[in-house]
Amino acid sequence: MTGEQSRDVTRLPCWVGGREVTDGPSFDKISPVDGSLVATVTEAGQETVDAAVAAARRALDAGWATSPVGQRGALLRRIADRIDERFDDLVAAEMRDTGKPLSLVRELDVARAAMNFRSFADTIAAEGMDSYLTDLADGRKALNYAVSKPVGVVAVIVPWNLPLLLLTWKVAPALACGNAVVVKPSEETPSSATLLAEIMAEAGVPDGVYNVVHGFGPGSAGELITTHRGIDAVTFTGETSTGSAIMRAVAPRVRPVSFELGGKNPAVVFADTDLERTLDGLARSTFLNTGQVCLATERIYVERPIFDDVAAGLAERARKLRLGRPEDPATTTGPLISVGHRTKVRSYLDLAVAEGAEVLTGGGVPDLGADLDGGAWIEPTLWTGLDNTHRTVREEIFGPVAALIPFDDEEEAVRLANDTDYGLAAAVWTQNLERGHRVAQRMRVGMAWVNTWYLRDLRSPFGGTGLSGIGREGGRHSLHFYSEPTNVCIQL
Ligand code: NAD
Ligand code: 6OD
Repeated sequence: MTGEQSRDVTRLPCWVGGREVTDGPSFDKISPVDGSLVATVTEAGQETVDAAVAAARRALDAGWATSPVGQRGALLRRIADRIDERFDDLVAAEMRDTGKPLSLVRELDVARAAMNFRSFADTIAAEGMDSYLTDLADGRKALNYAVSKPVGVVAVIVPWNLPLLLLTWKVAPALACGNAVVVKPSEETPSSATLLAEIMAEAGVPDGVYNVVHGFGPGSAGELITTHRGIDAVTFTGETSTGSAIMRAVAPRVRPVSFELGGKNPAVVFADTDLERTLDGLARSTFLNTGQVCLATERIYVERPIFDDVAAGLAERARKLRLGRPEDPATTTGPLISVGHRTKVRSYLDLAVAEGAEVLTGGGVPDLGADLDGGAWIEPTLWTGLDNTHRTVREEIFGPVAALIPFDDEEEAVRLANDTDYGLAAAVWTQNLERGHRVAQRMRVGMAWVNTWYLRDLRSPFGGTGLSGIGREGGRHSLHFYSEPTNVCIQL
């Protein structure tokens, strides 16, 4: 895991056809820790986006699209090995952009990047071919078999909260299936996607298979790729409203989309639960990554007899979190991604109080000393006194915040948890496993956890229902999105 920084990390180019592109305007990436300049980033205009899409098409036509599956699997493993070798560089890149604590970046973000490539190398190797023998009543017989082909040039648009994890979660299966990608990282987190371009080249990925265009959404690189005629599919993770804009952008060309969108995720805590384990789990699901996880719990429904114990225990855990510089080993909690995002989260802190919330803990901006004044810091916050009619309980906030709400029986818990337009994830806490299964199955979500949260098997379907997304990714579910079958029928 030795680092070997080969490039000036404060100037980030786009990456097209295996080469750096620095032409055109640039924008500044600002640190959420203290407001300092992290990097100057080249913004892709129409010319760079055209070049990236053309480079991807050339790579497909030059043989990548029809390369043997075994060869692609081996390449994915080499990418994973190279990620391990450049682990420290990737950790530094992710920390610079996000201000996340060192331990979190090491254990979650960068560790998962290598796992994503290895997991899809395994999945593609295990994928069999569909074939059917047709035997009709009129005596005709036929053999049907379906040949899987890559979709083509895939636009990969990702957010800032788990930048490298979410990028590689899509790039790995796209490449496994023989696609070429044009990646648009968030303007808030341009570093790791750029470093991954170097890693791809070092691992032997053909030029043009992985391209990076930096920029913003509307009127910038994001809109330019979603409206581009050369893009064959769009896979997107981000806000629901952005998903809706992208859907409109691709509608004229009827391209497939895979959307992993926002959430307003419930936890349901029954009185028979193991209290200490549950409190640790709730603290993690509410505050991990400063609450900036799409799966994060923002609504906690608690059976009335243990409501006060859960509220007191969780508030105590929130107060023990240590906000600070990412490299300090004592730090558990980083800043929000930007001062702009903090403005949004603060507006909900004010709204909650206006809606009648009692603030159990937090509720404001912490004083961490003059050198962190320019950062996007916020206090972990818990409320009681709200219910499902309040905007604070209905809208995704995407910060270290949650409302605790009591319930009296299982039916009410299910009704309250499902009373949302979102449908991403839920967690059920109970020692009665029969009830755990029953309630988890009744959750109107893509993913329900029982007595845990964000425990992942990368083969399982990941995604949401309602406003939380379209489609599922993970294991063979990803292969379905990133490939297209041609069925061949031969009369025997
Ligand atoms: P965002 O939607 O603002 O931005 C995501 C990406 O889309 C960025 O790269 C951005 O530049 C780009 N973009 C913005 N407008 C665009 C447009 N009109 N056309 C094309 N691209 C455009 O989201 P964010 O603020 O970066 O991330 C936070 C959101 O992401 C939260 O809502 C969170 O729940 C969601 N999220 C969901 C999942 C999931 O798996 N369901 C995972 C992580 C984050
Ligand atoms: O773990 C994953 O594969 C994944 N897509 C996580 C998304 C987390 C949302 O912030």
